[in-house]
Amino acid sequence: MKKEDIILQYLKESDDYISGEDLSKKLGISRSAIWKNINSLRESGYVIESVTNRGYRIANSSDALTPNEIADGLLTESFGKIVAVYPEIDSTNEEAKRQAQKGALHGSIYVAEQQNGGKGRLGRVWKSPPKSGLWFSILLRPDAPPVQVANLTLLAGLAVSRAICAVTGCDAKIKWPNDIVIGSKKVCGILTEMTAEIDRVHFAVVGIGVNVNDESFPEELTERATSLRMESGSPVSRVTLLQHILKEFETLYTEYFLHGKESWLVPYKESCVSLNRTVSATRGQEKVIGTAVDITDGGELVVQTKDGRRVEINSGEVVVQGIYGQTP
Ligand code: BT5
Repeated sequence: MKKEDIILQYLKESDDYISGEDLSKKLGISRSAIWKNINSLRESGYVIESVTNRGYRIANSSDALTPNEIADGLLTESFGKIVAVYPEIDSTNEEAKRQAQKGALHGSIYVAEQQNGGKGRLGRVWKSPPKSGLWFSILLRPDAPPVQVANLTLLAGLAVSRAICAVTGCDAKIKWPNDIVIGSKKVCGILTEMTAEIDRVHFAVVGIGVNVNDESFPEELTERATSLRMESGSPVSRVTLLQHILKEFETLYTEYFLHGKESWLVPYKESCVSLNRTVSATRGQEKVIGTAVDITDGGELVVQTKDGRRVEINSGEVVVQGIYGQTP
């Protein structure tokens, strides 16, 4: 075990302060070496108080995204069993794709404290400031054709909404296909990318960005963005949320590839805020306005138009009445 991890364990086990001298005796290293290790733990996100003549104490509010914290209590078989955490990176989706090309294993996750090139769909920017959010991607190697894998975004959305409800009690809903909303504002976005041949997927990367502990947003997002802290009124542990998302997603993923639509479609529809509302969407060159009435087992949104047609939308931007303050 690294010295840093041993110090961390002592701090976690103690209700009171531990002096630098005690730690230095226990580990057989100098007090300045203890101090260096404490600083390194702080850099990883642990909140460690130090008081003259008393020593060090770890705050309960510590929310360090480290491989050890993520592994501790993670109840999955493969999702998140291999973890890489970066203080800063361009985009966790890009990193997952780079690692996939080098042979990284199914279920590996890539987590960043901050992204300087966070991506939304269609080249849009995903704001990923340091410390407040959960920005990560999971690499999947499903043995399935691309059409089946296209539903991964929907499964991930259902997993995130369930995890948010379980961890915070907030009523998180899905705006088809890739947003999670609380009330009328976006708390999470999902970006799925895949590399495939016509009948076989090489790998898929599901990128998930959740606004967790933000207390405000830049002006251009205030209308449409919210965070779990703003909605629940208290700070939320990113590690606990991540563990719940991974568990829910792995369960849905396994059931989906074993039992198909049975496992996810009914609960997805129940959590989908787009249904039974007026929506507008595009299909090819055509603009479709109507009521969203259903979701197919292929993951398409079914829109019933005023002239009685049922049109299936499979991707793209959908404006939903009342969400993000928009009108179709
Ligand atoms: C998405 O795109 O919602 C997909 C976002 C996926 C982000 C994750 S983070 C980990 C992984 N690594 C990446 O690089 N990406 C993934 P889209 O539906 O196109 O929505 C993008 C729009 O959401 C932007 O044009 C903004 O209007 C808005 N937006 C940007 N940052 C936001 C934020 N932090 N919270 C809420 N809305 C945001």
